[in-house]
Amino acid sequence: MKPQIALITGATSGIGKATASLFAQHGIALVLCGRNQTALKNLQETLGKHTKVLSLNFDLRDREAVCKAVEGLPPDFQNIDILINNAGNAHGLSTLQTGSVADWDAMIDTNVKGLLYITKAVLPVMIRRNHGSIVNIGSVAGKEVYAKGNVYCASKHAVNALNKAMRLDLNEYDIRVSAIHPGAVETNFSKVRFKGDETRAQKVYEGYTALQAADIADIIYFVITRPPQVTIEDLVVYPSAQASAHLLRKNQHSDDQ
Ligand code: 8X3
Repeated sequence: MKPQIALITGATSGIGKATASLFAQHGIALVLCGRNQTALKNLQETLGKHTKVLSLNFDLRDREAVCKAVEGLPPDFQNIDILINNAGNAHGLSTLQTGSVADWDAMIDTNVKGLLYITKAVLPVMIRRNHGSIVNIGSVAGKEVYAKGNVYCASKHAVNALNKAMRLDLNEYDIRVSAIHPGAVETNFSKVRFKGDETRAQKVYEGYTALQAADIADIIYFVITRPPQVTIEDLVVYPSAQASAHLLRKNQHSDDQ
C-alpha cells in the first residue's frame, strides 16, 4: 500500500499525540497541527525518526490561518488521506448561570467551528481524489448531557451531529467518516477544564483506571485500517469502571465529578 498522509489537529498532547506516535510507528506520514510551536517541533523531531513529518503551527479558531496552513502544504504533504479532528477542550465546569462566556466561546470556537474550518479546508483534496478517512473525536459528552457540562456537552453534541452530517454529505464519495466518543481519558483534559488546578484535575482520575490516550489511539488506528468497504460510524469508549457520563465506580469518594 502507498504510504499515507494523516493530518492531526491538537497533535501535541493527549489523544492527538498518542495517535501521531502510533501512526508514525506504522509509517504514516504526518501533518501535525497545534498551537504550541515548541511542543510541535519536539514531536516532529521525535517522530521524524520513523516517518515523514511536517508541523503546522496555527490556532484552529483562526479561519484564515487554517486555510493558509492547508493551502500552503508542500507538494509531498498535500494529498491528505486521513484527517483526525482531535483538537478540542473543556473550559470550566459550571452552571450556565455562573459560567464564563469566554469559556463558552473558547469551546464553541475550537470544538465546533475549528473542526468545521479544518474539515472544509481538507475536503477539496479528498473529493478530488475521491478518497479519504475522517475521524472526529467527540466525547460521551456528545451523547449525554451531565450537570455543569452545558456548553462543553453542546459542543460535543455538535461534533456528533457533524459526524452524521459529514457521512450524509460525503456519501457520494469514497470518503469514510467516523467518530470516537471517549469517556474519561487521563490526559491534560481536566487540567485545562480546571484552569491548571492540578489537585482538582488529579481527583478526576483517582480511584479507578481511566482510559489512556494510547487506548483511544489504538481504536483510531483500527478504524482507519478497516478494509475499504467497512466504515465505523461511531464508537463510544469508556473506562471499564464507567457505565455512563453519570456513573463512574470509584474506590474512593471524590466531590469533583
Ligand atoms: C471527556 C469526557 O465525561 O469528562 O470528553 O466530559 S467527560
